[in-house]
Amino acid sequence: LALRQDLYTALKEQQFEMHYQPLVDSLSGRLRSVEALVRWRHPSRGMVSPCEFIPLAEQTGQIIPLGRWILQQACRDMVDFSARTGHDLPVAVNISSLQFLRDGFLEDVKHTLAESGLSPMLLELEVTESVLLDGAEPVIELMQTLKAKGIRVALDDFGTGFSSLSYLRDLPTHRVKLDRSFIQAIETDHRMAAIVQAVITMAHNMDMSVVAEGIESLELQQDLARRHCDLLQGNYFARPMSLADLKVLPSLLP
Ligand code: G
Ligand code: G
Ligand code: NA
Ligand code: MN
Repeated sequence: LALRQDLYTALKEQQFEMHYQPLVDSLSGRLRSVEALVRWRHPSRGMVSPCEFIPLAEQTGQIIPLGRWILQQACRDMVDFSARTGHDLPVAVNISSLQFLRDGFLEDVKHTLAESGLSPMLLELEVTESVLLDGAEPVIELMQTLKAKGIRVALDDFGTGFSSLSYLRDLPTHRVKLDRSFIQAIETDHRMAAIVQAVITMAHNMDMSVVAEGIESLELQQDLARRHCDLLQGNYFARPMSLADLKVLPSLLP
């Protein structure tokens, strides 16, 4: 496949860029953090979706250098954001399971923080349940080490995988992100709404916060605010945007 071939040169030729999507407080709508999302500006195909190239990069092993670049860029960008705006903004970086479980990941994170000067408190890692496929023990241990350094881990796409409630009990995560397929269904599916409500309540009882993804309307914002969901993310508030655009987002700034 041509795309697979192109991936090898893409990093070297600086074809990737990072975009940032706001996460806002469910009640006030104020900016609280951002999720870093990678984009590939392909020289002939235009923008290629990460849905296409992240799985490819995982197959070829390119996800390791790419993931390292993503982490570096996100940390540097947030240091830049703080310097320009005077606001410290936490950033959540998606980490592929392959990257998270690979020897040397912790060293990469420590090195990147030191090199960028970003406070560990401003970095959050988003992992999906697939990190648990080969067993929970090493995952729990790594999450505890990260937590001790002030780096938090969120469980992403919660509800889409082989979700088991026991993961919530065992993993030292500080936040769960409810997948947009769950969130967007609650308006028409009362069983889905019951699940979402139960996850929110349970997460709070375990001292975790909850993010609802895929908010596309005021009605959905109000519904989730009523359900005490902490943070909201979605096109209703803001789409993923360049760092330059993020820096001039006066309406959402704290
Ligand atoms: O941004 P978008 O909705 O197109 O992302 C599609 C998919 O690609 C999502 O599942 C998202 O988690 C994943 N993705 C986006 N950015 C990154 C990234 O920087 N690293 C990893 N590992 N996955 C990403
Ligand atoms: O898998 P993950 O949760 O990391 O995917 C995040 C992706 O979801 C982002 O790439 C972003 O483009 C997409 N996204 C964010 N908000 C919305 C939304 O309100 N509606 C839809 N359809 N997609 C969204
Ligand atoms: Na994510
Ligand atoms: Mn997600």
